Amino acid sequence: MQISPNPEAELLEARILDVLRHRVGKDERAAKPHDWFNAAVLALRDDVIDRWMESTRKTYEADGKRVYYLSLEFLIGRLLRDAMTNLGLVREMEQALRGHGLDLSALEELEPDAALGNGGLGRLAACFMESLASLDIPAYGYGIRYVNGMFRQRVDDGWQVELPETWLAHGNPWEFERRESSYRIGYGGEVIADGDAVAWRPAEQVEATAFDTPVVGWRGKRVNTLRLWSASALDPIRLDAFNAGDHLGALADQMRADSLVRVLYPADSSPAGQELRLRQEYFFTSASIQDIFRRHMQHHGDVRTLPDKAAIQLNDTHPAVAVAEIMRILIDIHALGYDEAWDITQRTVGYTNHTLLPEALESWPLPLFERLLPRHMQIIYAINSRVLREARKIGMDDAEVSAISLIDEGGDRRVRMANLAFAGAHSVNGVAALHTDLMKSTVFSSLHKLYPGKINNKTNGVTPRRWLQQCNPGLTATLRDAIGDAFLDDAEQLVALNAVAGDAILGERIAEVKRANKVALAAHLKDLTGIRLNPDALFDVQVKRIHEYKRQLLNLVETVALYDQIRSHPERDWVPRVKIFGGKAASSYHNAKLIIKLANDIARRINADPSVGGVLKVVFVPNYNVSLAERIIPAADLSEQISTAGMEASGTGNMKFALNGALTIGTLDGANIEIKDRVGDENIVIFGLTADEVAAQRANGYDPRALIEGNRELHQAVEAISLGVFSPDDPHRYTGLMDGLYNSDWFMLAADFESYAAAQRDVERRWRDQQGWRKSAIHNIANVGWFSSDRTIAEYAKDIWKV
Ligand code: 26Q
Repeated sequence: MQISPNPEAELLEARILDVLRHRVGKDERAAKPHDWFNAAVLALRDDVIDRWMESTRKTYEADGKRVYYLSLEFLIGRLLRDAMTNLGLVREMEQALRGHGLDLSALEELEPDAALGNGGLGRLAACFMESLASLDIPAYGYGIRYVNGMFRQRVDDGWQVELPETWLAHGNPWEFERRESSYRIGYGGEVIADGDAVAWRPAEQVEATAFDTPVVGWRGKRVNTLRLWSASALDPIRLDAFNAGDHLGALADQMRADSLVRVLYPADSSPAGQELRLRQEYFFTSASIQDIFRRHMQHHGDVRTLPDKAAIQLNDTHPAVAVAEIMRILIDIHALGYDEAWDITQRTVGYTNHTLLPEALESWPLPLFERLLPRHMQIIYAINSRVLREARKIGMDDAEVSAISLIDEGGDRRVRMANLAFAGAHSVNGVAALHTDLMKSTVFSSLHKLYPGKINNKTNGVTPRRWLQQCNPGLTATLRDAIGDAFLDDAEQLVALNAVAGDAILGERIAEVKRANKVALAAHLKDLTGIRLNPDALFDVQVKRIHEYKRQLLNLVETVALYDQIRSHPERDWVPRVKIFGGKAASSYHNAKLIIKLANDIARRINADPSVGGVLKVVFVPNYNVSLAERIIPAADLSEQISTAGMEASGTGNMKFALNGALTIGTLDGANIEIKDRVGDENIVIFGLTADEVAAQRANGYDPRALIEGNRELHQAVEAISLGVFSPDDPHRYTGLMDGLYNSDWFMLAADFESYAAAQRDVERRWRDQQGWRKSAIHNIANVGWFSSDRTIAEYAKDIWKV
């Protein structure tokens, strides 16, 4: 085929060849795929850098407010396709490489995922960074440059094994070290009164150094900065000690510094409560706040104008020590009085809550906090005494006052980071409507009474560039043919599809794209797992972190019940189904790891059973990550969003699946409720207790044993698992897990089983009507444009940041 000449592609090709020779140091014949990958990135990066500098210049000139997004996690994934798409250079890159026998998508596979996050919260931060740039808002993301991000999951004989992931092994062409942006971070030591003033003399110090990554917005409009901190010792090697023969001692400081940025804590709840975690939190928070103050003083020269020029958003409580750090800098360094410092702090800071699970609310043992951050501890006491005074003033009783306290006085005393963040912020937001309501009525009810108006909702969103355009080019092209290009710049324009949802031709085209995505996924999963999948089966997908509240176990138990039914009635006209599971378990989370093993045990048994042959297959996809999500989500027919109502703050996978034309089977939890409101009751399959009903059942004494024994299908499935039908090599492997269902079932699997099973039968009924299914899929795509992170960020900008 003759390729029409494209001057941009030719220019890009010339640049790639030049970079390959002069910066990678290889000629065309010697170059390996990795060399080409590096050359492609560096050539593209030149474009990015020009726009980056232009954006920086614009920001200085405009002299407006900047947004600072502080997050211990950024779950970015790959950046090459992101940059190419947003610069509009995908075709050009393909063409530039093709002439040298190179396939762009093969080269893209060489880029490791930047997996500096656990799950939803980290991925949200990455979507937000992209939307901030796309909306042309001057913003900085601040976090840690972990050397080992999220672990790689290997599945060994069905068990999860964690391996370190070394994403920096081949260097990182996207980052720039900024040696000149370095700050000292102190720990421990003592607080010295010096007349009226107070000075903190830390016992230890480490140096934080910035590494900047450019974040390209849609159509290259703006390039913002993601600034990640690395740590080093002030004195990398103590030569006196080394020369005296103490070779290890001479390097001890550097090793201590390295350990700060070595690993991401691989738990997405139940905080480890370890000293290193608190050290990490203070390390990146202090470096970021110092950087913000330095920039502010350099441009504006007066700390009093900070709230007009900076909006600092805390992504959960992980950076909540920022409240005390800002106060310390204002009081100890800029000599402000307490009241003025508090006013500046509150007007600058916003706090986003992502969970109500009590075990996931961060608190630190007071002695640990005091030892590591003695000055911050004093400041927190000072804040607390004023906050509690205000509470008493409006007549709160002891119970309410103790709920508000920044110090948990029960048993061992602890610092409550959520209360600190709440008090220190002018805005406290939840991430979906239900979650925000529950914040007001449960965990934060007393703080809400003391500070009415602080709590507000900002329903999460996802970037449609990565989660539609990049991951599903086939669907994107079909949609452009159907409704034009407006949705590329404004995802809410997808509503135009509603008018053509009944168009059979469009339905067929979209179904063809879906099928092609399923064929591609099946091929990939064949390589990964050896399992063969039928692309005409219903692809039923639950991919997300493994957590009991997300109820992968409900899905597995129902899978076993279905398997039973198929074996008992092989003559029936079953809908062929592929059950796809994927997700990582926190390394210390015993039950979550056992659920992974169960999924694999069930898969092995079912997949090997000729009597269900073509009708049911089960796959556990190892090492679920952003790049796998980009393959799996476009290939899904059914999206499982089945958490116990009231427990999933929002969910964001739910939005990605619907945007790619999957139907949701879900509970009335998190953002599922808002998805239902938008796509319409006929286009989603809802089941189970509501959050109110869950609370009521718990209050009235919940009896799971009676429920299990009262439902034959459920009982048989639970007994089969419990008695070792799926684990003949270790028949009691799941007895304890099933006993947990009989005896407590905190996540109310038994209460929801019947309506879940009925909902699955309803899914099958709908699937048999392919016309109707396609129409529903189109209504899903059409109506979830609102869940674009552009909309979310626009709301933050208007309501919280005032930019
Ligand atoms: C805290 C202290 C020590 C170690 C780990 C942690 C920790 C780390 C990560 C606690 C929580 C997290 C992550 C939470 C998270 O991902 N929450 C999810 O946030 C999404 C974005 O708002 C929501 O959509 C999900 O519902 C919510 O579960």
